[in-house]
This record gives sequence, C-alpha cells and structure tokens, in this order.
Amino acid sequence: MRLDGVELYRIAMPLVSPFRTSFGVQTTRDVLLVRAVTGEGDGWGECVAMSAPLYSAEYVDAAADVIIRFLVPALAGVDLDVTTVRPALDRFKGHSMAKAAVEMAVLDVVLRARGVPLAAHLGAVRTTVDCGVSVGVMDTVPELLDAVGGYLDEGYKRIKLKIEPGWDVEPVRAVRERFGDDVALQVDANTAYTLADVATMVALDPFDLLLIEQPLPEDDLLGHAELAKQVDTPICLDESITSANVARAAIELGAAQIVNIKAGRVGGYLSAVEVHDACASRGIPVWCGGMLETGLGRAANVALAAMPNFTLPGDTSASRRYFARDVTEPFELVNGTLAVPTEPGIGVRPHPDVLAELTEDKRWIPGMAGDSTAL
Ligand code: NPQ
Ligand code: MG
Repeated sequence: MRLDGVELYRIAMPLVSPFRTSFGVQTTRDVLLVRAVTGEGDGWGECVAMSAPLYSAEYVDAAADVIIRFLVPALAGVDLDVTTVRPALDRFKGHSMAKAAVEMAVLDVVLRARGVPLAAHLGAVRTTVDCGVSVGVMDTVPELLDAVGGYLDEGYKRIKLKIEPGWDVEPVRAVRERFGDDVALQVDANTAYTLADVATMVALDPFDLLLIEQPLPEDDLLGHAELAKQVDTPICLDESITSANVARAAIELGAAQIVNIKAGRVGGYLSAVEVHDACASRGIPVWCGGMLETGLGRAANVALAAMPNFTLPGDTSASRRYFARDVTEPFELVNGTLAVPTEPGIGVRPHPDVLAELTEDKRWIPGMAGDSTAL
C-alpha cells in the first residue's frame, strides 16, 4: 500500500471548563489531525502535542513542521504496513508525538484495509476498560469537592488530582474527608517539585494514594529513585518515560514502581506495546495516560488500555469530560468503563460536518516528491 499523501488538519476544540495543571491553564485544545490517504482508503492519526512546549519539548507547529519536512517524505515509496512504518520514521531523532500521529494514521488505514481492529493488533484482552478522571488544580477546595463529587456520581473508578506546591496535602485531605478511604485516589505533579519537597511527599503517605505521578523533572531518574526510598506511596513516571529503554532503566533504578503509558510520548502505539511489555516482564503495572484527545486518539488509547498489564484505571475519560462536542461519536462512560472499539483500524471516524466546523487550517502534503500546497 502506497501513501498518496497526508492531509493535516488543525482544529480548535473548546474545553467544557478550563483545565489547570502545574504548567498552566488550558481553555481550548489545539489539535493536529493527520489523514493518511492511499489507493486503498484513508486513516486517521492524532498528534497529542500542545500548542506550547509546557508538558514536553514538543508543540503543535513543530510537529506539523517535522511531519511536512521529514516524516511524510520518509514514507514516500514505502510499502506501508504495520512493520514498515516505524523503521521509516525512526531514523529521525525525537519528535515522538509527531511520529506517533503519523504512525497512528498509517496503522488505521492498513488495519482497516485488512479488517483488523487496532485492539486486536496490539494484543487486547478486554472488551471494556476501567476509567479514571484527571481533576485540575482549582481555586478553592469547595470547587474541587464539587468537581470530584460530580465525577464520582458519573461512575469514574479512580480520581487523579493535579497538584503543585501550595495545592497538594490540603486538597488530598479534603477529598479523603469528604468521600472516604474507599475512593481510588492518586495525584499528578507534572514535574512541579524538587527533592527539597520530600517532606510534602511524605506528608501524602497517610492518605493511602495509589501513586504519586511525576513529582520531579523529566530527566531526573536518580531523583525519583531517591524519593521512592523515602516515600511509601508508589512513584509513577509519566513525562520521564520516553521509550522502552528509558522504562527499563527507570524500573531497574527504582525510579518507577508504576508507569503511565502515552503512545504520543513514546513515539507511537507500537512503541507503547514495547513499554507495556518491558513493564510487564518486570512486574510493574501500567495505566493509560491521556492528553485531552479527541475521539480519534481516545479510540486508540482505549484499544491500548485493553492490553493485559494495564491493570490500573487510565485517564481514558469520556468525551464529555473535556468536550461538549467530539469529532467522532462521543465515548460514553458505562459503569465506569469505556467500550473498546470493535470496528477495523482505530474503529472510529470523524464526523465530516463537525470536523469542518472545528477546522482552522487544512493542508495537503503529497506523498511523492513535490511541493506541499495550501488547500
Ligand atoms: C498528564 N494529562 O497526565 C496529562 C497532562 C496534560 C489528563 O492529566 C492540553 C493538552 C492540556 C494536553 C493538560 C492529564 C493538557 C494536556 C494536561 C496534557 O500529565
Ligand atoms: Mg501526568
């Protein structure tokens, strides 16, 4: 199967409410979608980079640039298949989220042509996945308790509180006091602390959290290993885990007792399977992270989360957690779970009218040598 070209869509998805983390407040999701076009159909990929390099070094304009300049040309002349796409992209360093988006689009078109669902291709063992929800930093504790109560009423099986210095022990204590010890609860710092904050991390121990996610900077594996010795709560890495090699190192160093897997961060769904396997073979549980994906990325995340070692609920929330209107049929929570798509490929398609309304920019990148042109 040959690539005729790629259509890049830049879409703006308003969030149902502002999402605040230790790195900033988001009110709109600025998303790059990739449509891979072949003579045997098309496929969709989603780039999870943010507009600004706040979560990781990648950002949307840079992802679009590397896709246009390097990744699409690298696929020209390649016989597209599940085994050929990664080697063609991996000669370029970095740009994991850009690669993941292109790989996802190619996997979708290839697997759809073969009639194979992505979940089946990745090795799924479940038809539904348990869902958690990530709750942003709030201005006040009462607002937080309202938000958490609403999500528990919706049926989410686990609550993750975003934390930062000044918003950590107090909100955790308040949620425990209001909702009790049975709520599966964890926190995510998005790198906002240093080893000087070890006392704060220790102060979280009495609250029986499932895990503390990424307290320290992305590159500080030894720091996380040191912290893990001093804190009873398991340390989970997100930003730090950029490949299966890094996952193995983090585990062997004692820096991660649990791993958050995001396909975008590790360069694609095929790499995500390698991270899953590296963790599984070392007895390290994993869960599926989230990057405020549209229904396209969400579909692929749910397929990934159906693999055997995804034993903790993921940030695979329902579409309505983030968007009043999704580009696909919305993913809806049923008894705290989402259904794994059963149709071939990623199993969902964007709704053309909704996509058209949300699209701010659209560009065709020919697969063969030639100039890319604005549509
Ligand atoms: C995390 N996600 O686990 C990320 C970080 C994150 C669901 O907590 C726009 C785009 C806003 C991507 C905010 C969750 C975002 C974003 C937070 C990713 O660390
Ligand atoms: Mg995180």
